[in-house]
Amino acid sequence: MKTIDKASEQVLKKAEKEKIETAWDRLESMQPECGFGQLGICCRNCVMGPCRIDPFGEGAKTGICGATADIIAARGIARMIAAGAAAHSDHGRDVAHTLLMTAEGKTKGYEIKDEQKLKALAEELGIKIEGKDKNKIAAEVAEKCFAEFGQQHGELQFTHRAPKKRQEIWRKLGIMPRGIDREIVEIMHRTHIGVDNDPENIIRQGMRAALGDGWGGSMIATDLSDVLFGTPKPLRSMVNLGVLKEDEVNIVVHGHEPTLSDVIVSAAQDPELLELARKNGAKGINLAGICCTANEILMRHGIPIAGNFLQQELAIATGAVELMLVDVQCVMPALGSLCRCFHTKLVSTSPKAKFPFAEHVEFNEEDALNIAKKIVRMAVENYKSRNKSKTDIPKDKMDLVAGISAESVFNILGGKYRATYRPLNDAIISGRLRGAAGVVGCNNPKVTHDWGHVEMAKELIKNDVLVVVTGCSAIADAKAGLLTPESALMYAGKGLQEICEATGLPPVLHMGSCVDISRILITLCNVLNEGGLGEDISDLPVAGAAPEWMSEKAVSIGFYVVASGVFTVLGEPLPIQGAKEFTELVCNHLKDMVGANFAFESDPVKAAHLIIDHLNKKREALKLKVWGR
Ligand code: SF4
Ligand code: MSK
Repeated sequence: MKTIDKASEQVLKKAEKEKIETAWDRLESMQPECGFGQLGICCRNCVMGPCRIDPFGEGAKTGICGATADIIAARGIARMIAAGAAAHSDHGRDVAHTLLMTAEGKTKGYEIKDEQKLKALAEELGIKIEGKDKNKIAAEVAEKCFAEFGQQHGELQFTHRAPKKRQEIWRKLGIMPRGIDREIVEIMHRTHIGVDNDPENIIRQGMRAALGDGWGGSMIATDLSDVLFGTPKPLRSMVNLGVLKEDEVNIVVHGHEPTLSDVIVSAAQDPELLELARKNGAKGINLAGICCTANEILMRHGIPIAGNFLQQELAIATGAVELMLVDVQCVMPALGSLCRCFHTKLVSTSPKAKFPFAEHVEFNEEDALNIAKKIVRMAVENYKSRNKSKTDIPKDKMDLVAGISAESVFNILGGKYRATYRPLNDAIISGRLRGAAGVVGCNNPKVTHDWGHVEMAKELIKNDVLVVVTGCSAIADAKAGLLTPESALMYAGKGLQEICEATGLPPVLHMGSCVDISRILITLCNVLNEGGLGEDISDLPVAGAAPEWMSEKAVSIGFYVVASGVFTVLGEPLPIQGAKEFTELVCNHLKDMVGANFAFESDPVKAAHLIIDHLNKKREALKLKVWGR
């Protein structure tokens, strides 16, 4: 089965009938995939190779330079972390750039929306705010954040948000990140032929760079996005391909950075463009999102989501999309040729990311609103080219609640006048909640689409585990109805049900895009600060999971989550299993180093039970009630 999502299934049938190729078809024609690659034991870090290790037979046991399977796998994973951390962090850097330009009055279409958060951030960063207006403060905050990328010595500022005990662990292991870019560069140096050939030492640097992502680049992306675009507050919206409209101009935004998508929201409401849409026979302009940029505009503006990663091709295959605009990350290069089968225009906008057959309309902050209007106009003018006989929009769409942040959710838990985590801590201590799990990450056609996310979330909430979600996982659960308060009655255990009833919250909480996993880290710190659940993140009854992950960003996330002390289960194993000692290090020995480790389990229900067992063990250590004992 390709997907559990009815809307996707319907479009996949259409695609098959019309001989339109999708990622699932390409996966099939890729079979058998390279076993050496899957096991992580091939290397092309120099041209004496490429080399590959024979994991079973009498073939080569080292590369030409003498690198063993463990060295090759460790280097490979470290390079994946470097790429993932670079992607998240560059996103953070771009938001800092937009904030600075806005503060200097050089942008059109942006303003500082959360002044309170800006001031709190400034104080945290040691910036004096008295007598300064918000633009002056914002400029200094942006510069200070920029400095975190290039810093050569010391410690990243936001690592000091972590519990003291955790900071000590990082210092003792020598994995406290110094500068965001510096740690990424050092991975690339160390994994060059003939440098670091100790798998444990390599992965320490991997964790250091990953921590620079989670507690650095991603955290900067989240915090500065909140300052600039507003800190999300709970809101309702809709999700799935059914949000596309028969009689309106459909524009789909896809990618990651909120800088462009946020201003597209304004452009799509422009009276002149709306009038033009009507002249062209459309009833309006309908904006919808795919992947994380969708999450960004959903949680701040309530813009509906058309789908997650594996639905990017399906949205186009409905035949109803006038224009898909993309920025960076998770955008398939296949989209351009697919768009040629329909009237859909593919518009790339980032100088960093160009695509075959895409029209490039370069985005810049100085002229953001005009560029956004130009793109919306292209979509409106393209409406007349839609071929109704080639259009088939599934009816399926689902309600959801999104916009949960470390700040907003706990105002709800504490009541309107008392922002506190106490009720959450009390719920865990009393046993109404067993604990919490962050289920995040992508889709991967190797896993039945959405199945991993949805089955895992259902099993967890059934067992009174509060689930927090981001990225494509959030979209999968939303489509299954798990992001509605009503779903608690259908799927949640009794304790979790009571909490949802009292607060009006869903049992699965949407905390944003992939960079917003930093919100989950902050939430964990706040829970610890509230007291009664230990002194370090590794004491908490919490876990992480990525049942359908595929990207290098997910590898970086996995390592910063584990290095922060959170046990993490991956649906697809890391490509390291041909390296026995390194696999043992990652799945076991890391626990002795950072208090958490990885597990690989492809069955989402079994994976949920690995998490539940882990939460029970943590509860036992905290001397809290453990079920069935
Ligand atoms: Fe082969 Fe070593 Fe070169 Fe890698 S670095 S390609 S293992 S010789
Ligand atoms: S978009 S990184 S497919 S979650 Fe953040 Fe989705 Fe994974 Fe991209």
